[in-house]
Amino acid sequence: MCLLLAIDWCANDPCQKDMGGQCFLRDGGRTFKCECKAGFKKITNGDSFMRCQDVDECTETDENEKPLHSCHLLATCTNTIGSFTCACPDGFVGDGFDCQDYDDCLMGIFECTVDSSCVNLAGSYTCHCNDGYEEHIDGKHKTCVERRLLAYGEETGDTEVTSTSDITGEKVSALVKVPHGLPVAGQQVLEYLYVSGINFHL
Ligand SMILES: [Ca+2]
Repeated sequence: MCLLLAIDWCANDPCQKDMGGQCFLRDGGRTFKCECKAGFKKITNGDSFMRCQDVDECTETDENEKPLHSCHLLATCTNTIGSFTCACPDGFVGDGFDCQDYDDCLMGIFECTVDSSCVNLAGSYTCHCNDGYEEHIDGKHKTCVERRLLAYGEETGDTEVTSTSDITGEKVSALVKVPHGLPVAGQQVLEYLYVSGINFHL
């Protein structure tokens, strides 16, 4: 009598499914072979299969020393078991494989003083002082200070300073705000004035 025993070699999980292993029956079910799923590499002892191990795509490289991950150049790669994830840096939008700068100024996501304007940068933005204002740096703080003397007819960027004093009626600069006040005689501090040549007018 011939007794045929059918043994499922894969039944007791010899390739450790939980660790990325896959078992394949061979030779008509007489033997088996272990392979590793994508994202895992085979650890062997000589020709013997030991286990599958997660590939760290974020730090490991291929034979040409190229990264195994495909994250965007600026993205942060995070290794996961069997795969990896990518995340765009702050100031960029995208899925991590493609990261695009978004225009902070256009999106209205910026804080600039009323004396300055938003200028978009890759991943961030900066504030540029408006025409007629100068950058003033005090420690780490940057403010825009109005240029104090704007003569009639002076060009400030694309604006010609021309106006007529509503007090004296003469041609002077536009009304100039002096952010920190301008001390004049009699302990008076001017906050607004007109400039005409060397004469100040309230
Ligand atoms: Ca991985």
